[in-house]
Amino acid sequence: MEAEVRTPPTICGMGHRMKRKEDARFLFGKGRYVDDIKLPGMLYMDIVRSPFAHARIKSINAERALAMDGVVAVITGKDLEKYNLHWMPTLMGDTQMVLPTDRVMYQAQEVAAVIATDRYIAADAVEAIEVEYEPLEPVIDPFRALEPDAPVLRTDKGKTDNHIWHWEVGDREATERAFQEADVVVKQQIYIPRIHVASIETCGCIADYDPVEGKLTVYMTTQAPHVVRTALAMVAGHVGLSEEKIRVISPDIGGGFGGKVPIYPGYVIAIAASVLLGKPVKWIEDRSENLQADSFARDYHITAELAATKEGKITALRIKTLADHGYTDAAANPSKFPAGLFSICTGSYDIKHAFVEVDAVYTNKPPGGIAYRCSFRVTEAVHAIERMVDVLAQKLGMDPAELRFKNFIQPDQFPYKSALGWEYDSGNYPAALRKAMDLIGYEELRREQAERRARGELMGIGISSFTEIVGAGPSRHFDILGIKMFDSCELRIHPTGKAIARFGTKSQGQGHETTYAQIIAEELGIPAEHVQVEEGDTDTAPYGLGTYASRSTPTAGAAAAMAARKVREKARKIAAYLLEVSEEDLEWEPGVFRVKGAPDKSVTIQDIALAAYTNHPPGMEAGLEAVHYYDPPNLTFPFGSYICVVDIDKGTGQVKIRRFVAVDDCGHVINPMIVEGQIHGGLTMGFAPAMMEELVYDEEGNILTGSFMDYLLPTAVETPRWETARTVTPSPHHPLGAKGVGESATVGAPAAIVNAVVDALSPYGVTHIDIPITPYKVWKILHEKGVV
Ligand code: MCN
Ligand code: CUN
Repeated sequence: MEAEVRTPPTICGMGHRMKRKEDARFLFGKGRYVDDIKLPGMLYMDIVRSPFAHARIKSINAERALAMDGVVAVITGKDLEKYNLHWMPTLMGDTQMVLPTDRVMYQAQEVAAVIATDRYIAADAVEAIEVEYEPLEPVIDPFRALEPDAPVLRTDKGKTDNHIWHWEVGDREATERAFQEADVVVKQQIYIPRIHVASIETCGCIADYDPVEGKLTVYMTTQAPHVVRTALAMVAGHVGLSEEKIRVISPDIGGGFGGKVPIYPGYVIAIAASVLLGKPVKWIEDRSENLQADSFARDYHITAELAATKEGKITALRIKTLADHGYTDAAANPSKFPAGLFSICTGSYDIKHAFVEVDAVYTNKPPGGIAYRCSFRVTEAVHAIERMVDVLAQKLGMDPAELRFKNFIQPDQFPYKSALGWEYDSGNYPAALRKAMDLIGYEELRREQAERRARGELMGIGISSFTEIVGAGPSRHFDILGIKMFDSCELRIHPTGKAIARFGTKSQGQGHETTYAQIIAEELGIPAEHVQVEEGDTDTAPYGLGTYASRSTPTAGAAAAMAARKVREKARKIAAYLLEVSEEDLEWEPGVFRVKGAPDKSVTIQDIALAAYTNHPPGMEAGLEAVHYYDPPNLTFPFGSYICVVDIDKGTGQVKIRRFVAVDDCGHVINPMIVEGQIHGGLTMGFAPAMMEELVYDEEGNILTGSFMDYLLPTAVETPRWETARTVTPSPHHPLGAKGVGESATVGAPAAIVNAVVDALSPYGVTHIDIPITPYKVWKILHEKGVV
């Protein structure tokens, strides 16, 4: 059978086809995950976890476990304390226990680890370990955490209360004045619940310490392998693990979504165990451990206010937020931004005055503050502003689309400096909303809604016109643990004209293997299938900060283009030598240099590659390769307009999403199929927290949603059909005009859904509903408001 040949990819990617099964490699990597790796002599680790949210550990008795056949070791906090490895820093510079020596701070926290020759023996041994606890009063409610008589959780840090930090931005006085002078003011409490990314693949690693070479290799599920290597060297340098002796390999990853950015205790314990035992040690979380103990997203208690004129011109925004971070601030934000990029909350609107403050507190919950497919608190920000615009529209009796058009930043205002300090690179918000309205038939739907309302039926239309902020980032503002947030590409052309490109980012399913190859192919005119893309091995890849915050295209994607352009410049010199003309006499068309005016005199990039190793100009270095570390001049600001139509069943409170139109703009698109996939996945992950997902704790700190029986994920059955479209407004500063897109849909979707549901219920005086919008919640409202 003849293999389908892919047509030469173009930068817009229309040439990309995937017909052969082997081509799946380009999209999904090599199909090798941490759990597929088996090393000779490998030991298995399992973890004892605390049943209490707050307790003192009185004793740990491992005698029975150690007597079991196949049990090699039991590791406790006291063991790690001997090496000063019982605490580790979080990415936000807080501290987190690897294993406790004194107190446990949340239910399901690691208490001890068992190492055994077999996974099942390790699990049995966990059951055989006896831990005696003295329960302490837990602090679960973040508002309670701030009361003067609340137990102080982080006495280890010398703290006398549970307040972690206060962060504010904007002009408090000017905003206050604008509120005083406003015709209309609206105010709303909005809770954005704690949720969990729940990737299909849980976290895990194999730590493999080679005592002969003194080298540690860790295969692990991380979105940021280089950062992990540096952090490990910082934490464990004193026990001989210096950075050149550490190799972190991130194989294929079954979903990251932000949850695989932090360094979890399990990784560190497995590493310590391997170093102590001189054998590979494997640890894979099970589903409940993943759901109950990994870092969480969101948990923001927001109070938002908008001030406006009676004609509907928004004059000011004020937001006050309480952030529940659990027992340690383990967010993965750039260090200058403790509340992430929450200050994008002025959104797509030209708002003159704004003031935002966030206070973070400790509670007896797992570490919180990481992202859920959201570039650092942007979903929280978008939810707040997009909800508030609808609250204002309702108050003014105005159509929410009309209110948005009235307040949008206009296309000629870009680059636009927001009241909270961002410089938006480019955008065309009215065009995106107009397109979404045309696609869904907005005016017709409003007419239908009026008719249905007259019949007492519940139909709602909701809009979200969001602005994202991705691509961290310009290194003058963005760093993690002090490391600047550039990213990298190392590109090498082999003598036969094939290429290998390595990156500091790490795909978890985003298809970098395809899109990076396309970028290089487009810049150099070599077929994309001749470009091998590699990421995730710190011994071979150039240093980079990893993949999260939709930063790969804005940073490493740009680095790919820049490295390829450097190669092309050298290729031009070689071409001039081969053709015996000057460089200025050459014309480039993808893959070929031609002599101007003599188009039959030409050399291909493949000829040039061979010459670079066999016949290069005298005085020039041999080889054809380049490295580029790209430090973006600004972030990119993708955006979109989503419209959702819902029908609500009065009897059950069930909300049915009838239609959902998503118009996205991520600037220049490298591969439309991948972008489409990203948006579909992203929309589903916006739908999920809007309708289903929430981590719930009781007053004792017991997690009530610790399995998929009660933490509800949408499957294909629940997920609506997505209708997508796009506008293209290139980024003026990115070498390809591209903006990130991986998270846009997750960030923008929830507000459209809530706005639709509230719209349906607005005739009955409903102005807001917190997510998730479960049938029970709606049913209760229907009864309270006397709708049924
Ligand atoms: N792309 C493109 N044209 C653009 C922008 C992007 O063709 N203008 C392509 C890129 O080349 C890349 C993909 O779309 O192949 C996503 O690119 P980008 O928006 O730069 O995002 P990242 O690659 O940095 O991916 C991170 C982003 C984040 S932060 C989360 S969370 C998320 C997401 O991607 N996690 C995912 N999408 C995911 N998709 C999968 N399958 N699995 C995850 O864990
Ligand atoms: Cu924002 S979750 Mo993604 O950054 O890995």
